[in-house]
Amino acid sequence: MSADLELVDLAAEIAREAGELARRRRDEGVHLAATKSSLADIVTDADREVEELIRTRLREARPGDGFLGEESDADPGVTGITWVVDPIDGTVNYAYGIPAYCVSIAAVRGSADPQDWDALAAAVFAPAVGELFTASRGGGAWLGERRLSVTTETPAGALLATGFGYDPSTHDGDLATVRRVMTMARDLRRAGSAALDLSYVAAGRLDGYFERGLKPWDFAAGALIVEEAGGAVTRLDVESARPMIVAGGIDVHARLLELLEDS
Ligand code: LIP
Repeated sequence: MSADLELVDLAAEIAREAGELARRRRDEGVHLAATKSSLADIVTDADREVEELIRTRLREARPGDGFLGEESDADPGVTGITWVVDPIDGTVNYAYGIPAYCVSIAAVRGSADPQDWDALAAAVFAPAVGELFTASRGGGAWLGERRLSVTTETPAGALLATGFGYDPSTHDGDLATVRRVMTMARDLRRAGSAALDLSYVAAGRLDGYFERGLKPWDFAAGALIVEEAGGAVTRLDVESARPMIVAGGIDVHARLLELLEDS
């Protein structure tokens, strides 16, 4: 078995276990642990517990690998492989009981800098609906056993998704961006989880996705899943405080770039 397939199998196994823990904790009742960049930027006890489980399982299976997670300290590791983890992506949905949340786990070669890394394997597991999205470099993108492909035609306009940051002062600018891209859209979705939005682009459930201000762990896995489903993913304004991620089938991705560059 190739090394990348071993990585994706490990990511999938851990994502399932971690996702089931998150689902159990949601059913038991969610407790707010802290707020981060703003009152809206929350972390729950489950976020921290799930990330610790993932980190422990990875350490058991691959001691020496690096780790970058949303809720704990980064570790560069010594093997050249770094795991980029969002224990619960869609945290606000999770806290409100909206079943649109997932565990996102990616293995990258190189540092935990999206400009430098080479993504090798990805797993996004949505426990509330029992859907596991996976991809390995060169091995395609999958929903369970079904191979995924992005959409290629949007005769009625593109079904797009986006998201907004936790800082209210950024909302006006982000809404202006939405207004700009609606010229190519049939409609817009805002589901609240970047990893699921990207996985849905790969599955053809969305034609494209764009969002400013994501963290590496929000998109590390989903971006590889889109690319392995025949799509394209670009980060704009990478030196800014809020880089823009753009994803879609080749045509939608290109049209989004035309509208979003200099936005
Ligand atoms: C979330 C992203 C979402 C974005 C939210 C937040 P979290 O990640 O998945 O796309 O709009 O602002 O960043 O905080 O749930 O891990």
